Amino acid sequence: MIGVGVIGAGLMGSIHARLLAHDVPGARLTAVCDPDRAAAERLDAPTLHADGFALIADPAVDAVVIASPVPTHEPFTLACVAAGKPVLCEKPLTATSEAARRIVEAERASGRRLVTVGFMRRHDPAYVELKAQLDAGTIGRPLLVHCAHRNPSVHAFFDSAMIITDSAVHEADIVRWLLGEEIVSVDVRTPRSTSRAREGLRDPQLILLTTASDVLVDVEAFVTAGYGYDIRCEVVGEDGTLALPLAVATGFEERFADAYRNELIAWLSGEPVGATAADGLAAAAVCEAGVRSLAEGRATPVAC
Ligand code: ISE
Repeated sequence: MIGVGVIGAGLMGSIHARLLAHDVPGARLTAVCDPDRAAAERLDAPTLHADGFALIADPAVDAVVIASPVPTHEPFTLACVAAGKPVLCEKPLTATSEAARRIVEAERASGRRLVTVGFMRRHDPAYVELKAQLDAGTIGRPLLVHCAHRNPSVHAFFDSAMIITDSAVHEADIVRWLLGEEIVSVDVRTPRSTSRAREGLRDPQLILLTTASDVLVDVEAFVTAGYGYDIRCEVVGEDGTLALPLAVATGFEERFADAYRNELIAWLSGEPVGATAADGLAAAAVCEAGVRSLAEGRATPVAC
């Protein structure tokens, strides 16, 4: 049995903790921590720690899931690398590419693959099937990708930049994974905002990504779409198109339930699967360019 500790007992930490306790063969939820003790207690782990560093040092914790706020990701991930413990860190890996680079370098110096980033879409059966078809050459050379990322609503603290760094960061990763190449430029355009968006929130956004080989990707990121959780992806190739099946869910917990479970199973399998620290760095660099484009109103190269 692999003992897993979960840092953070919010929505994502609770999803991971419940899956580890009941749905991931070979795993055991051994410890949890959260500043909100009542939230941590609800996850029913044998040990509650006062903080993430104590959890990482716990000998009953063989591997760590980080699902705490983004500013804590770097110190906790670095502590896991220093302790030689495999870590699954929720997305985004870090808020800046500089911080992600420090993690890449620390992991490289450790000589082991220890860091996986929680880009769970790579484990979603529909995306896996789409990639298999693409790799088999079913539609020939890809030319365009159309994506939509719609959430019914978001918390009041969600700002315009977070539509890129917290939501469209998934497309930054999945497009790189699907096409097997880097994104080199980002151009964010905004129409008038929906009346559902709180004052000042630029929602929706149209995010245009250009890849190294000149595939053009449009991402509609719309976080107060109201009607449901709707994730779309269509790849247009020279000989046809491939798309995810249309499916409107209530939220990401429902839409990606299989992906979250498959992600944990794959992570604990010991196989080198899932998004790496370098993938986390690449996504951070794309988001940085996106946030700059949003502020400056022009296409921005990705510096990586
Ligand atoms: C959230 O944090 C997620 O990761 C969801 O997958 C995404 O759809 C949502 O926009 C994010 O806020």
